[in-house]
Amino acid sequence: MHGKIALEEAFALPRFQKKTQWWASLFATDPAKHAKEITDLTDTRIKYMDQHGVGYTLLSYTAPGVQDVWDPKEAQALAVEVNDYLASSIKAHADRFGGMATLSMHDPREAAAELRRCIEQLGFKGVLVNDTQRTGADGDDMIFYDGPEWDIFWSTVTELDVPFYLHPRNPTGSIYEKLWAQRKWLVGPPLSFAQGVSLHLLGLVTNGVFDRHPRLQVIIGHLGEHLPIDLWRINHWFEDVKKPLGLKATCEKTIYEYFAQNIWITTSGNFSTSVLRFCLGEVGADRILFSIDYPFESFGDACEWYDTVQLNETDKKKIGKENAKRLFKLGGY
Ligand code: GRE
Repeated sequence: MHGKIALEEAFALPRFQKKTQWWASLFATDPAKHAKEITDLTDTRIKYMDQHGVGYTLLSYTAPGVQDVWDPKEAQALAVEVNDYLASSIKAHADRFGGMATLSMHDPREAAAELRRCIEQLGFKGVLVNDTQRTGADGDDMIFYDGPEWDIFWSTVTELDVPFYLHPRNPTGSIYEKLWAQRKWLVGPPLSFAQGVSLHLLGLVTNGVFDRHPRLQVIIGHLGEHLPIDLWRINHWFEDVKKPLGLKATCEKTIYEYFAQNIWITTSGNFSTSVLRFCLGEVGADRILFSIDYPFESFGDACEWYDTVQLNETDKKKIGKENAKRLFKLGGY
């Protein structure tokens, strides 16, 4: 399929080459190749895109990124540097690339202001945040964005009318020590990423963020971070037990309604035909978006799978490109 749009696609700053290699050595079988690919924003990518029928890519800063920086000033400076670097790197290729804003999530007002700058001045199409923001004197604490103090931020996201991508990051500090240190092979895609994002997303749902901001659009990757398989059970417990106990005060609609009105899932890093089919039934073709997760996954694996997966033509176009065009308002593309 030609003209596919991909939107969970990572880059890193060249000045972090060493850090990038170290990070890649944790999971990439060829860390040097990975580090090279992730620091190349356009040239290698365009070759892969042309080879595999990807017309347009939305680029975002790699995990854990700014969410790993617990000093608020340092985090804000890095976010601004990343956004300016991304804008200047893709400027000459506006027909092939769009930007997702990177934000320091220490302060809701500061995050909202940088998002506004990215959308209104740099022309970015959305925002991607890597789960919770590390905070505290030694970075061992974390900030969730589901409390009322974040309403100012979510109001800005909906006013600017851009989607918010909730991407995973690795567990750190005492959480890492308690849960994952003795189970280190489960960190990342096998388990910890999905646990982190599904907790945070259901926090947004149950703490009333979507009730207070009904137009908010949040995207999660990897075919829904394990949530679609559990929707029936979540719904059953919310509606039959938790709401009578008080959940109704902050969560008026059903989990199915939030998935139909506020939540999107992408195929990033999850190229399973049976899971996609399951998600078509549970989430629906109007809320699924093609993505790769490059360079953590390959163009070949993602695109050869998607190009040959048996779907009706309407759904294939929706998921491959039409939904993303609509959501990100890529009219001219
Ligand atoms: C990511 O998307 O950020 C990621 C990692 C590490 C492994 C896989 C992956 O940071 O998708």
